[in-house]
Amino acid sequence: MIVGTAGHIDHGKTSLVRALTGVDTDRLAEEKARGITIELGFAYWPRPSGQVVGFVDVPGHERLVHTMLAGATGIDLVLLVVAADDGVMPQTREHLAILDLLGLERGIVVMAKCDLADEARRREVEGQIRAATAGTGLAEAPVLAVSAVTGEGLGELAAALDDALVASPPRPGADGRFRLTVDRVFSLAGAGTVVTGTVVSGAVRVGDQVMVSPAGHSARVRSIHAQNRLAERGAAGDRCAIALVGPDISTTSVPRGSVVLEPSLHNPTRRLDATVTLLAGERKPLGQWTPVRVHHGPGETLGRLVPLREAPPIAPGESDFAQLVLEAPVAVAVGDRYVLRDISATRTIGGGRIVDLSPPERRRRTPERRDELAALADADVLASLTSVLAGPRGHVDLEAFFRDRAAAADTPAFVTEALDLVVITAGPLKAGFLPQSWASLRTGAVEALTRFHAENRDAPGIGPERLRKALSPRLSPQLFPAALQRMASDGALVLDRSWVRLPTHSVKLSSEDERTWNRIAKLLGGSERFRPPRVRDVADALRLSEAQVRRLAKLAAKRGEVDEIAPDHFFLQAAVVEMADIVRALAKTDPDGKLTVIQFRDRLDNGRKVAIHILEFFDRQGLTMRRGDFRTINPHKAGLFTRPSGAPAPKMAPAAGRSAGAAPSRRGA
Ligand SMILES: Nc1nc2c(ncn2[C@@H]2O[C@H](COP(=O)(O)OP(=O)(O)OP(=O)(O)O)[C@@H](O)[C@H]2O)c(=O)[nH]1
Ligand SMILES: [Mg+2]
Repeated sequence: MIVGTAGHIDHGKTSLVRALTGVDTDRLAEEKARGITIELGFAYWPRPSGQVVGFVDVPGHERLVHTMLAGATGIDLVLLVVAADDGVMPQTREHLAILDLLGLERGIVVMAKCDLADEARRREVEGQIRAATAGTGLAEAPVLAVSAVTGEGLGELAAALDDALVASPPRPGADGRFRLTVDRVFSLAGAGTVVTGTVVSGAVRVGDQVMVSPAGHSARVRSIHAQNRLAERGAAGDRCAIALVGPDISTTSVPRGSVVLEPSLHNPTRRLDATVTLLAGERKPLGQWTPVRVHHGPGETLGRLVPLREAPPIAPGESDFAQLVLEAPVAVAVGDRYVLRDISATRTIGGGRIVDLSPPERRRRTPERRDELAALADADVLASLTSVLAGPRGHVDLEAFFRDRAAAADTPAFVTEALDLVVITAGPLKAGFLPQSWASLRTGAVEALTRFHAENRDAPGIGPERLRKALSPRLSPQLFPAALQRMASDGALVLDRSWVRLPTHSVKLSSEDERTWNRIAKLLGGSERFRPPRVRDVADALRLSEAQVRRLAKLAAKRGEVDEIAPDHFFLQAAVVEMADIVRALAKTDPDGKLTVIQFRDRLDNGRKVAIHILEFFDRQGLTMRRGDFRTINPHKAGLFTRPSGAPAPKMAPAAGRSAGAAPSRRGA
């Protein structure tokens, strides 16, 4: 358990820690000379139970609130110290507000220096305390009168702390991934660079590989002190001193506010969405692009605040969502608390809880996004995930979702099973869908295809990009192909060359079209197959309109029966395979694997112009590569336009399928 002090300057915080633990935490010469606390002080208090209570003593000076903030992060319980002579003072209130913004609810109010106050004064100050704490997390906290001088009340305070130690709830994040927020760095002979701070989640062991974030320095844990004792392991809720070794590790490379974490959690961000509360005592509302000082754990970063509501600003006393755009990247997690101070660091103005580490820059305040933010803000992680999944986005990147919450590494797998999620994997992305959301996406795809086929009987299928844009939710271009693959393997649809179609759909020509096409195909084949007539010549020969010939030829091209080698110039695919074989054979006979247009033209007995068109077609398809007057076969695409081995040479359409490297699938399926 870690206990922090809080309260106005000179109210007796350091004296109280010393009276309890015997440790004077004001170590600096300047602290001794001025009689005030300047840096965080640490003391450890071993209890008869064997447990150790850690104390973090903070300064009360109004200029040192940032240090108080650094110390208040990660404490389990606060001793709010109010001197009986002074009563409640400005930093009593400011620290109280900060504790409240940090979500701290366990605390004891110590009416210190009670030797200086009679009964009436004590009652008066207790009244002030009750008034000040009303409505905060400390509203129910006991008030104990204590004197560090006479010792009055110290026994009761110690007993209250021991009770609190027994009643300590398990630390949230105990089973998560390791994070330690750094509040101090120093170098120690024999140990090297040592960082201290609170383990906010997970655990660390000697020998572990860790990362200093946001800087991104790798390090190994050489040794650990947990709660001031040499240890093999430090766990959530412990104050630890960790000796780090790594090429980039030094006292200057790990500033206060850094986070030492399990490497998989390293994900610095400069933009985050959060809940925000503007303190009721503030005079000015939070408008668009308000400059703010953001305190996150022991760190602080300047930034701008964007209220995420239709009509800013956010008035004093109000809470809402806001986007924080920071000047430097930070290492934070969803659920972390933060505190806002004004830009010149004279006032605490508000704070809240981080909700999203990779929020959108645009359309960030739509009603849909606000609903999503409400879902993301749910502190119950499973409930949060379920409502985001049920929302308009329909899916969540599971690895990122749980990384951003520093959850245990096996959480995605566990949750996938518990919620029966459908997981679509696309590279590093693991998108989880609720079964019903996935089913409705698939139904949407089938309906879109059904509509498309009804309206486009001649088309073999819809282009994947067009289908992607027709579906809701609209999946990212990165995710969509994997989703299509899954639907195809489920049998909902077929990926046919570059088209998506229903399994039942095929381009059916009317019997009249079929007859006409057969007449056209006959003209394209035979001895003239290497120089077939162009669309206009076919139309003239068969007394058809050019448009009709073109339409049927394009349909045949989609079905894989012909290739359009040049505009309006269609070749049967069997002839294309033959020509590709000739190209390959020519290249083979040349010692350098080269062939020329002339050689190719002679073999086809074609005109030079047509020969060039054909070779340019092969260049475009990747079979050949042109270098000046020569061409060579692209070794990676040599398998284009080949007959499957053992297949008989096709007489007429349909042509043999293309093998490796060509269109992803053949007709049929
Ligand atoms: N009479 C009396 N004086 C006290 C008591 N506790 C502390 N003092 C005196 O009050 C002064 C301030 O005490 P500190 O403990 O340094 O106060 P602090 O809250 O730590 O001050 P900062 O850290 O600078 O905010 C010192 O001169 C103490 O001797 C007490 O119980 N009774
Ligand atoms: Mg002090």
